[in-house]
Amino acid sequence: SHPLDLRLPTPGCFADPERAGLDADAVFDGMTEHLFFTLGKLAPTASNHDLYMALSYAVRDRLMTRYLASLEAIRARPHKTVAYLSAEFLIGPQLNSNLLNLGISKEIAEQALRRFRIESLDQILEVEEEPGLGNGGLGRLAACYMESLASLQVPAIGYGIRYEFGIFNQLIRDGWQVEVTDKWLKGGWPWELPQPEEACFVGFGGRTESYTDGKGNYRSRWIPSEHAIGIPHDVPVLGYRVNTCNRLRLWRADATESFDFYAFNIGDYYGAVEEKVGSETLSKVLYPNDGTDEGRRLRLKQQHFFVSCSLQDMLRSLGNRGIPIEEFPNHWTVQLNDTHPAIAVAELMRLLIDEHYLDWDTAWDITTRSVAYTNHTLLPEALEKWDLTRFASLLPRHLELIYEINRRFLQQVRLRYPGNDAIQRKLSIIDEDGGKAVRMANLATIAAHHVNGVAALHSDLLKRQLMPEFAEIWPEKFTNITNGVTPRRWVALANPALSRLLDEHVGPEWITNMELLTKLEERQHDTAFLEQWGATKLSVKRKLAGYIHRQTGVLVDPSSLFDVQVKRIHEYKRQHLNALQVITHYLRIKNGQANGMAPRTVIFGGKAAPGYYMAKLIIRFINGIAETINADPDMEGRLRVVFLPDYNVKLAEQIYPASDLSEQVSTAGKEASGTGNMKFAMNGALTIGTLDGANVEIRERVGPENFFLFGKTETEIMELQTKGYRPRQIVETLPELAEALRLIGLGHFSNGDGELFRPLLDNLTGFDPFFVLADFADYLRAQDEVNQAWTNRKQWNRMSLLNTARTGFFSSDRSIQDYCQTIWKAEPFPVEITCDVP
Ligand code: OAK
Repeated sequence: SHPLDLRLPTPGCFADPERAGLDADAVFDGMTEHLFFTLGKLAPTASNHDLYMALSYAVRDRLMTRYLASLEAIRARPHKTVAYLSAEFLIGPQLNSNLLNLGISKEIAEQALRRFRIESLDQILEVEEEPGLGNGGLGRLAACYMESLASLQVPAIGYGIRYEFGIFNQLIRDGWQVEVTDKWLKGGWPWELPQPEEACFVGFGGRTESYTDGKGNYRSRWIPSEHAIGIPHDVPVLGYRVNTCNRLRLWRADATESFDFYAFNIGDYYGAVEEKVGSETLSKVLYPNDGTDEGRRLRLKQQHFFVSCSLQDMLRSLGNRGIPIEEFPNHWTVQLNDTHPAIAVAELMRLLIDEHYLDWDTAWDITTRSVAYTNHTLLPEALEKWDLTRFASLLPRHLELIYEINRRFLQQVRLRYPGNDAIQRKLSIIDEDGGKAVRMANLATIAAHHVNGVAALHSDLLKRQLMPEFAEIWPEKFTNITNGVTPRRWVALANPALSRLLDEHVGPEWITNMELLTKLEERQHDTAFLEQWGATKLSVKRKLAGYIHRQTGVLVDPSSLFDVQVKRIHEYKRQHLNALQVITHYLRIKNGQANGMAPRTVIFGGKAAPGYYMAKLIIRFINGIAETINADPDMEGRLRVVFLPDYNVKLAEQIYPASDLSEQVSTAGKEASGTGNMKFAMNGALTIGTLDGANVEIRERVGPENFFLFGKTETEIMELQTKGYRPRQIVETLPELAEALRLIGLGHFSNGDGELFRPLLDNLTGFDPFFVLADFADYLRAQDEVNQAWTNRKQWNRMSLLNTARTGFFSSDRSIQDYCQTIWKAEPFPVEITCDVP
């Protein structure tokens, strides 16, 4: 019905710099130009992917004025900039986010798309590949923070690695997870701007030597045996309806010489390519471990690679602007996202002392006034430790500097705790118990001006359990910044239906001021409004039901209770506790004891680290349960179980808005914060959860009557642990649990194979390291409460509304304001557009 428009493009310019070509004609013109000139395609034969690329380039063009104006503003008028160092940035799809933040509505985009015979924007968004440059919570947090920094107009740069292969794609085959490499770059990725002229050199290996400089000073220098080049690939990060467009600078490793010509000339062709291949593996692949430290040499190399490039980049920018190096802390505030970039402490010292010839005290003063450290886990297996020999062979000069930092620090400790060797051993950067190792958390803590945890409980445990001595030495260093998530992606983009409702009843300002959502409370007794609230949720659940059917073949009833657990698979997150609950539900239906149990759809999603056997078995377990239950005619209309493969940001955007119940069931004291819990609550899901991480604060804010609490507290867990925990005794007192375990052992969920889940059963009844059985009975009790509440739909909708109304605190805008005030001392810096560059 729409005539195909094949106009030959003319290079576009912004007719109206105020609107900067944001109308449908301009978007259409931009797309036409890019199809033709950039992609070499004609409109009639363009695929959806071609159109995605063309629209993305057209949108990217429209970011450029703001991007260049933001860079120019900071160049012309120095202002403190946040440097967020993170080995992971899980940024998700870019097109829709940039459309929203630019102010190009869906209607405008669709007007332009219709001229290419595309009816809906969703068809185009569907083909976008997301860069999976992170594992989970830590990487996604970094992405939310970059978006909020830009939206709050705070100058910031994210520094990380441009992995060629991000987190693997997950397939499910015969119920097992299968990993497939993620080729996010294969179709071309339109959001990055390579800047080869700003490349940096990084050294590795070799040795150090001492020498005497011209002034007779005794100095040390590093002679690396190997080098790599880091090439920045910049991704613009536009704030919501502001001119600030910051950047995410991701380093790609390149060989110093693309060929060793000498080796080539003597006929060693393979040898010549080897070094090139060696350097390029540096940014080849993301380590797929979430919260387990693998301690591999290449990983330390990756860390040093991106940290060194980033610090050189910061120093260079001061140099370019003629700012003295001593001013570093006034221009940069360097945030370490966990210890992955903690080598920055030694590298900054090395750059200042060895390359800029500063003395120790000046260098240490600059470093400690610039660097702050965020801790994201207390799990001992996640605390990074590098084998000393390996560290010495890769970074010999850094080790010397670390020894000196340690020597000076331990001297302080000796003065404070004379004769207390135990404290010295515990606080030393060098672990001397067993194989010698470098403790990155100690290095980061000693150098940082602030150390923060990511939720109130976590920050408290960090001080009291993980680092009590450090906290005693430097009480003012330790602080809490509760995590947050960006409402632009997690409400406005993910949940347009809810957003329209919020726009109508709160006003569109909620999107940058989530506290305004409390205005919804006025509606909590308005029956018509509550019905509309429920109907909105139902409409979103219908969409997810369609997706579930297409992906898994399972038909689910959108009016059933959507009970959802999506996150990395980990024993401490206890997906197996949830799975046991599902079996109990199944048995009650089977035994005719399910009167009053409302129909449920239990949805799981998440990846397991490829080497984490128990996590992979949990995935197999969930799929076994799903297969048995979904095939049983007695379960029809009452219970469905689905495991959605390949959980990622894009899928998450579909799931959170469609959820009724959020499963946050980690063992108390183990989940540092959680951020999925916040996304669920904002979108009106009720939480069933333990007193862990940010659940504690969510419950405080939404009110205990709007939260299904269960389980032992962190203190009770500790007591149980010291007292001696006997999970087998628990089984004896709980017949429903005993029956569930018996059936598993009989192979009821594994086609009669009684051995398949044996390791899981043995784990639970033997050690049960995460107290699954200890919390089981109370969990069932809370699930019954959920069922009761769901039965009174008006009451449920009211609770749901109050969850949305009262979770504004968990906006990452609030977290970023906290970081700016308490840690970074950074302020907004509005950008004026003075240039009318095309
Ligand atoms: C990953 C690797 C090493 C250390 C920590 C992590 C990690 O992802 N931690 C997670 O960080 C999130 C953001 O702060 C928290 O919400 C999660 O609770 C925590 O597990």
